[in-house]
This record gives sequence, C-alpha cells and structure tokens, in this order.
Amino acid sequence: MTNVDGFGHTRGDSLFIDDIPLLSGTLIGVPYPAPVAHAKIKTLNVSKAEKYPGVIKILTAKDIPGTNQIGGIFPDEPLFDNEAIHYRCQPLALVVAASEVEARNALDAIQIEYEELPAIVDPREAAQRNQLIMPPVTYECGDVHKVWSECDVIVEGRAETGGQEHLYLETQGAIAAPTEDGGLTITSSTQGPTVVQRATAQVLNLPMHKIEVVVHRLGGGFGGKEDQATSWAVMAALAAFNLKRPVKVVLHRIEDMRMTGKRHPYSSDYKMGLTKDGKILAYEVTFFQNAGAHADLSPAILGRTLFHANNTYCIPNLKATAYSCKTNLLSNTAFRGFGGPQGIFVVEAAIAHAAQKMNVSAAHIQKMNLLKEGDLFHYGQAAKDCTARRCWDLCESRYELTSARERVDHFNRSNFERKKGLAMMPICFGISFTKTQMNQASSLVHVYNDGSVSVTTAAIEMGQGVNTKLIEVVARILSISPKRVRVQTTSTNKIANTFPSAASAESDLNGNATALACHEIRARLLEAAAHLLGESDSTNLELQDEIFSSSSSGRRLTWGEVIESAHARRINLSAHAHYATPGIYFNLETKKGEPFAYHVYGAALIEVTLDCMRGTFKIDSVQVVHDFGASIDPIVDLGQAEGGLVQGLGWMTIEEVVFNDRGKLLADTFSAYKIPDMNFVPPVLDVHFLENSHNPVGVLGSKAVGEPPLLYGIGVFFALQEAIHAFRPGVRCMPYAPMTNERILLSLYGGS
Ligand code: LUZ
Ligand code: MOS
Repeated sequence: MTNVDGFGHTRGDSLFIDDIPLLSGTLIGVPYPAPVAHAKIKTLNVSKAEKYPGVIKILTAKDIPGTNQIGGIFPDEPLFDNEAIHYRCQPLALVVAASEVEARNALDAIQIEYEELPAIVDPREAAQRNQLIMPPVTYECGDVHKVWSECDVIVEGRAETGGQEHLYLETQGAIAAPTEDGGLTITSSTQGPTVVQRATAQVLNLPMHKIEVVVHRLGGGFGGKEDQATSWAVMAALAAFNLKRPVKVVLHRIEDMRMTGKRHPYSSDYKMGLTKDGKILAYEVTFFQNAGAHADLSPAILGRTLFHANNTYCIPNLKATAYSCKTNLLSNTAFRGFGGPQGIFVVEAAIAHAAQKMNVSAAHIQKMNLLKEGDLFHYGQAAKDCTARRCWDLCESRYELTSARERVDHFNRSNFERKKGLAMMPICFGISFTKTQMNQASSLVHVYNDGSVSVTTAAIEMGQGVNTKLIEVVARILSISPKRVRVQTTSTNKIANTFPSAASAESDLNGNATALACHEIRARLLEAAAHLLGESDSTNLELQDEIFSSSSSGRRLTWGEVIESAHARRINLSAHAHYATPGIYFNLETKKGEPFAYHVYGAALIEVTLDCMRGTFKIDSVQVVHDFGASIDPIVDLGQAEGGLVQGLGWMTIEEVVFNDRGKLLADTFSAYKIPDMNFVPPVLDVHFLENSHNPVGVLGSKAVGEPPLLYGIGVFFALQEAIHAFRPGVRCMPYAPMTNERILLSLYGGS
C-alpha cells in the first residue's frame, strides 16, 4: 500500500495550518519577543503600540481570565510572564491586528523597561549555583565503587553533545475561533491535542468540554510540537476569547527558531572500568542537561537519558546521575530520541576511549558486552526477545566487517592526506512512554451503511505514516480493501484524554485500540452473516477479502449485503475501544520496574572518508540491520529508518546550535544552521529488515520505528574520530559533538 498522504503532499492538496481558508474577520496575532535573556521587568507599556493602524488589541498577562500558566510537568511557565524575562525572545505579549503587516509594524512601539541580570547559559555553571529544575536523579545497579579496584583498565573523561533544531517544514501555529456558547475551536499544529485543550482551559478558566482541539496533520513534529505547540494555540485562543473573533498565530521561520526549544545539549562526565579482555565491569556517568529556562518536558527527558545510559550493553555495575540545569536559554524540549541519544553518546564515547587506550577496536568491546536474552537492565527489566546479537552478527556478516576493516586499514596505510574511519553502532531503545499512565489510547470505528469505514484515534499524522498504518490495521482485521477506509481528522470532541503522538508509540497504542474496535465489529458482522444464512451461530463463518462464506453450506455473502442486513436489523455498526499497554510499571522510589513494553534493537556499520587538509568529510556508507518486528508497512518503515538515521548523522556533524554568552541565538537562519540535504545523504544507505521477527506486544506483530533509527547516526562521530586518529596517531580527539569541520581541523592540527 502507498502512503495515503503521498498524492496530497506531492500535488500540494494537503492542508497545513497556513493553508486553511480563513473565516472572514479573522485577525492575526504576532508574539512580542523579549529583548534580552535575563531581566526583571519593571514596566511593559503597550498603549502607544495599540494606537498603531490596524491594531485591535495587545494582549498581556493582564488579559488572562484564568491561571497564567502553561507548564506541563511543573507549573513554572506563565503564558506571558509579567515579572521576569528568562530567555531571549520569550513571548511577553501578543499583538493582534487586522493584518500581519500591521501587527508586525506595531511590535517596535511596545515599550519595555527592565533591569538586566547576568545570563547563565552553561549547564555546569547553573548546577554550581544550584539552579536546578528539580533535585538530581540517580539510577544504579550493582556497586561501581566496589569494583574499580578489580578493573584492569579505567578511562575517565568528559563528553558533550550539542542541541538540535527540529526544523519541521511547517512552523508552529494555530487558529482559534469562538463558538456560540463562549467556547473555542482550535485548529493546531500539535502532537498533543489534549495538552493544548487542557492548557487553554486553565488559562481561560473554562471546562475542557468547551474547547475542541482539531488537528488535520502536521508538517513534521520530531518532538518539537509535543509540548511547544501549546503556547501559540493558547495565545490564539486567548485573543479569540477576548475579542470574539477568530485569531490566527503562525510563526515565521526565524521566530520559530528563536522562540522554540530544541534538543537538550548535555555535558557529561564518565568513568568506565574494564577487564583486560574488554568486559565492562563498571560505568559511572553524570549528566548535566541544559534544560533552558523552564521545565517543559526536561524531567521526563532526563529520565530517558538515565534509562538508556547503557545503550545495548549489559553492565553489571552502573551508576548514572543526572542534573537538569536551569539556564537562560529557550526551554529545550522533546526531540526524536527524547534524551536517549544524549545518554547513548556518552557510553559510546567511553567505549571508544577505552578502545584507544587498550589498542583494540571499539567493535571488539561493543560486541563482547552486547545484551543477551534475560540480561537485566539497570532499572530491573529483563531483556526479552532480545535481538541485539542477531542484529549485530547479521550486520557484521552481511556487510563484511572483517574485509571492510582490512580495506580501511589498507587505504589508511597508502594515503596520507585522506583517511578512512569505520564504526559499528548497535542500538537499543525502550518502547512506551516512561510515565506508565501515558500508555493508553482509544479508537472510534464506524462502518457506514454504504460499506465504507472511518477510524478516528488520538494519533497525529505528522509525516510518519501513522494514518497509513491505521488503515492497514482496519483493512486487515475487517478483511476489506484499504480503499474503503478513511482516517478522520483528530479531534478532542471525538477522542478524549489523548496522549501526544510521541515516544514512537502512536502506531502501537492507537493501532492496538483500533484493532480491538475492529474485532468487535467483525464479530458482530459474522453473527449478522450467520443470521442471514440461517445458521445458529458464526462458528462456521469466515470473512476473507470482503466475502463472508460458510464452510458448512458453502454459501457466500458480500460485505455490502451483510452491512445492509445488519443495519436493517438494528445492529450497532460502530465501536469505541480503549487500549492500555499491559504489564508495564515503574517505581519512582526504587527506580526499578518494567517501564517498557519491549525494546527495539539494531546495528549499523558506518564508513567515512576524511579530507585531512580541509577538515571535510564524506559519509561513504551506512549499512544497517534493524529489527522492525513484523513490519506493517515496509515502505513507511524504511522511510522512518532512513529519515531518522540521516537526522542523527546531521546532529552529530553539521548541525550546530550556537548561542553567544548573552543567550542570543546566532544560528537562527538556514544560512547559519546547516541541516542534511540530498548531497549529505550517504551514497550507500542500506537498511536490512531483520528476518523472522514478530513482536507479540506491538500492533500486528510490528515494532515501533519513529525514534530508534536516529541512534545509528551517533556512529558517524566515532568513525570520524577513528579517521582523525589514523592521521594523527596518539591524539586524543575529544568526544564533543557535533564534529564540525572546524572541530575536525582543531583535532587534526590543534594543541592536544
Ligand atoms: N514523550 C514523553 C516522549 O512524554 N515521554 C516519553 O517517554 C517519550 N519518549 C520518547 C519521546 N517522547
Ligand atoms: Mo517525541 S521526541 O516522540 O515527541
């Protein structure tokens, strides 16, 4: 089956927020950005700006009828702060005008007086001053301190990873329109309709039932719209509520880059102890997460960093501590991987360090320590149906690691100014929201009396293909053509109490709920067919390819005949089902439990060629064996795997979020912030689907796919590191990502 959005997207028929035809009288809102990164606000005066032509009103904290608060995990984020500025470009007011030009013209006329305070941008400095989002958290197993003395090799060091801009194609935005009874309908580009609904209800002091949040689709999310679509939607809603007119707020790209949070940069300290054979005995790591100004999702992201601190290795003694550090930067937020990649980078950096010191390949240490069936993660869950070794072994044999190694070594001996590097990158990612209660979803399936079917869930289509997968679920269980099935627009009126499309889990959760609803309808239709055929029950009936057939009488009925008859007999042709992932739990006190329904595994082999004169490089190949379970849709899954891994390659190399020391974002345009393009994509990009994998907990035996493949990108850093070492033996190339051309040159020629 082809992606249901394919035609619409390529023809330009798909509607995004900015394409939706406006009701007449719709006003435009533009947020007013704070001029500095940290200050006490003395006065904010909008009266002059409000007199500008076309301006209807400028909304500030004073216009909020309910609670001035949108914080998701902690209530630490006012919609419009009227006391302090915590980061540069923090929105302080919303200018509402008849046109966008008029709204923008008035921005400069807003007068603000403030007392500037020093800006803290470094997470370690914030931690030193005890500026923490919450107390530090430690996950551990075994006792690292007892075993250091037994280790033959110990490495210690610091590792850093930078931020990452989501660069979804569609910028943040929403349109809010008042309803006749004082409520609102909000069309939002959000991954979490209920998040928007709840925050709006709180800010406007309305019951949630008066607010409908509608989402057609997103032009990309990547986590950037899990929590951070909320403020724009609430601003539009606040204005529509005050002015009794529809209001649209859509950010320009530069505003989006300056005003919305990104992937969290981390600075980390590691210590790893191994036997002389390469067995990891102990690993101690401390993470300093740069949370930015507000909590946002940082505490949950910190949790996933701790869960994934071991990547795919069995480490008997592990101690991981994490600090969420409050700085005067944008509130960093969810980004594909959700803290997992940051944790995994550090353990890979420690292994690479140990390998250099022991003069063995990193692959030797990686392979020796891979998880196997039944091994315990440090949080107490056992590795089940663990395919880590199968993926590794197949990757090694299929892509001929041994001969690749020889070829690369030979290349490096016979070339001076160009060097190659090779890295294996095994991955492990836990599937389920780490907060157990979020792992639930529901689905509403209608069979119409013309035989067509509609399905509505909480799932948000954001390019990841969830709608295509939902159609496949319905079509397979009802045994009908996918052409009969339509996925309806997501709305909080139709499906309540939704959780965001996030954590790679939306196909599993909404797909499983849809499967339950379809099984109910299927059973009713089989009964109806039995009745029509004069059989006492449906035991001898089958439904296959839109035909009901009886194995006892051999008689057949079409899909249409049975629907018509069931409807005439007043049988319910709709079902609403709820699904909650079974068996998962996590004890927040002991930090033990089984938080994940299952894990996704895979392994990649990455080869690079470095130009040691220029500091430039080519990624020659990324070759992957990935466990997709029994893929529902291999084309959609392949797209997710390729997109994810290229996004990971970009994070590790060319994407650099740069702020100055006063908290000003310098990389706020496409010319200053480089993301992967077609030329960057490796010429050899092979993703092999692991054979004979069936995941009993996923939907129709599949495994979640959104986030895990991003982790393969981490391997490119260590492939480049190896190439640098080949040019300059003995140099210690610091594990500071991204490995930009400047950093490469400094490693090749700088003081060490
Ligand atoms: N969002 C969230 C996520 O709220 N909880 C999670 O565990 C998660 N994991 C990955 C991506 N988004
Ligand atoms: Mo996400 S990082 O799955 O919103």
